[in-house]
Amino acid sequence: MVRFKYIIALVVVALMFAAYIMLRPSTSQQRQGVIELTNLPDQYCPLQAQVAIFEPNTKTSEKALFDKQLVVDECRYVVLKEILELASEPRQLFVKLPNALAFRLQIDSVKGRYQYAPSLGDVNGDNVIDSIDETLVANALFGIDPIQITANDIDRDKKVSVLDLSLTRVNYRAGAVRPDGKNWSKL
Ligand SMILES: [Ca+2]
Ligand SMILES: [Ca+2]
Repeated sequence: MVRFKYIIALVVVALMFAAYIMLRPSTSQQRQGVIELTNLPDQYCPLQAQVAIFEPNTKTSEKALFDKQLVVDECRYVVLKEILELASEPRQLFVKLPNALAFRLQIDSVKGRYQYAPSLGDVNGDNVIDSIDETLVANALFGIDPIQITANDIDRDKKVSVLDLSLTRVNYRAGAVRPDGKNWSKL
């Protein structure tokens, strides 16, 4: 009888294990070769990202191996396949998105999958979120001028609201600085 219970218990454990294997999300369904941009407002939809790539331990003033725009697929995936020639070794990437601070990401391969939550609020594109951005948004708050809205609507919900203003406050800091010291052109 004890032995019978033991077999039942084994069968239950085996079934639970099989269910776990079948139900867990398949890693093959997740996109590879991308930087997934996370924690962004729903309507914030960048089409391109400026990406500069350097050796992992680049000294100051060394040139970038790659310095171009990459496509952002489905508003959230920076596609790395264009930089396939740099795939074989670890690299450090500097990524700048519209109205966001530049960020630095170490990658092992352009075929991997990486995630980053960018900080929004850089209205004037100088890679610092400070009182200048805050004042620009504050002056455009609740405005109806379409040019002003386009320029200051950080979360892209088609109006300049306190949500845009709060982004300039919570993300008040400087973005990652490129080793070559170059500025990012405004997107
Ligand atoms: Ca700024
Ligand atoms: Ca807005």
